[in-house]
Amino acid sequence: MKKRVAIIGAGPSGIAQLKAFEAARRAGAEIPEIVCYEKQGDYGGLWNYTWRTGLDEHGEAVHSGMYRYLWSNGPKECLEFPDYSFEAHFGRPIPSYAPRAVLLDYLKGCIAASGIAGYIRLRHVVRGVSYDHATAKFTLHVTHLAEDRSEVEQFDDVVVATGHYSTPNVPGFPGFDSFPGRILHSHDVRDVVEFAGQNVLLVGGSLSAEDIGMQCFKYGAASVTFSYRTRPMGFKWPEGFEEKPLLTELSGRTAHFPDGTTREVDAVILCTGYLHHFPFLSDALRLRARNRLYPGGLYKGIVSTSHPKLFYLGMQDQFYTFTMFDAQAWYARDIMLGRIALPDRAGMEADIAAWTAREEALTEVPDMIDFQADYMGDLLAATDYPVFDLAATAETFKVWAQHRDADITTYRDHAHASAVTGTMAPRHPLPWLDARDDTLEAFVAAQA
Ligand code: FAD
Ligand code: NA7
Repeated sequence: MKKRVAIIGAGPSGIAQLKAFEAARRAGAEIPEIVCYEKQGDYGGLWNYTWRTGLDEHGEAVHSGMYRYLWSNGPKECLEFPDYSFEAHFGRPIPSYAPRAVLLDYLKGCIAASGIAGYIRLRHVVRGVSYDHATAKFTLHVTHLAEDRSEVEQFDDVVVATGHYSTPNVPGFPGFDSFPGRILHSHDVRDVVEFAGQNVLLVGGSLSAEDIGMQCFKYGAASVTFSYRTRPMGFKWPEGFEEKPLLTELSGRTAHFPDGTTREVDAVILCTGYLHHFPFLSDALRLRARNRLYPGGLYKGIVSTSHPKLFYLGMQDQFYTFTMFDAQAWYARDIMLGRIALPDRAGMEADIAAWTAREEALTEVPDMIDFQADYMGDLLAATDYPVFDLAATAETFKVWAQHRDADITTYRDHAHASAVTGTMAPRHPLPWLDARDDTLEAFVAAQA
């Protein structure tokens, strides 16, 4: 019987896995039977905006925490597919930073060009995955949400591509119970317009805190106080912004900090990150990880060392996104096709140990960028993924980091050159701070 592969999730990572197999099929290879299960009603993962929070219309956890007016926080040149350029998709060069809807449109264009939609079963949630050593098969329990019907299917290999920025990490603080304002996690932010004129406390010191802080600035919050656990972000913030060490308690509307200072706040947004959460995996199969550049337990950041027929994509902290998922997917595909041989478990562990030792020594952002580029280069060298100038994208990321350090309110106004086409991006006619319409139509019209 033909080998069967299940892919769980049709976000950028699941799409990457489908593209990898389809590229091999088009090149004449015999590929396994593939089924991709996606619980949402559309492809694109987090890039699908929803107004919903909490549970969706089927009672499933809402996956996406992207909000209205979100623009990409990295240059599009650093996630551009080498065989599907932005210029080809839009018919002309577009600016380096774009609203969410533009990125989703690009992703969907790539799906259409790759001819992979037929593999995807939308509104199918995977509820359980177990492995039987006797048969060497995985059993998947799946619910077809639209038809309210369950299915049980068996597979030889499983690819987990469910992302890890969907299940919020929600700490509590003394005084939350009696705080008279709104308390929410960044996953439930849908826009920050409701906070106009308010004093907002953002707990957390990473990308969500920074971007939601910038949204607050753009959409008229009176002040933003960031509260960090380990270290301040240290950007040159606009007037009315400040960073404080970790909140000790709230008494009424008064936030108390370890340095003895207090601030009156109207709302609290917990930008405290996410949990790697796989409720559908049995204990023996489940990855235990946190948000880091090289999670343990995965050979090449992909293959479960305890179950080498189980693959995880996109489980890393991410500078690179779309192209990193592609690199992982091509590598995973080639293992599944028998083109790449796995070392024994000790060999896998030794490889992981070497990468994690290097990761643990990293302190500066440019070195972290190089680390992730090297990781991708290691994967790409082993496959037939279309060649592109990876080093050029790493340099673009470093310039991006410099722009952010220079002025966090204007870094999106810069333009970068495509490593795929060589074209320098045009600048958006409006500075990001003044560009308030985040629709695809408005973005495209602004370039005319
Ligand atoms: P996801 O996009 O999370 O997709 C996973 C898919 O799996 C989803 O479609 C989900 O419905 C499905 N799924 C989950 N569980 C099941 C199940 N049990 N059964 C079936 N299907 C399931 N990256 C950038 O490059 N630029 C940005 O500007 C950027 N901004 C971001 C902003 C926010 C607020 C967040 C949270 C992330 C952002 N990212 C950004 C990073 C983002 O992680 C990646 O761009 C990308 O979406 C990750 O792709 P993925 O496929 O691994 O995961
Ligand atoms: P990250 O990058 O994982 O960062 C989470 C932040 O939350 C980080 O600063 C943590 O501090 C902080 N954190 C976590 N737990 C706590 C507690 N208990 N108290 C205080 N602070 C805490 O997640 P983000 O949401 O910022 O970014 C994830 C993605 O979403 C990314 O792709 C963005 O583009 C959007 P630490 O440094 O660990 O002390």
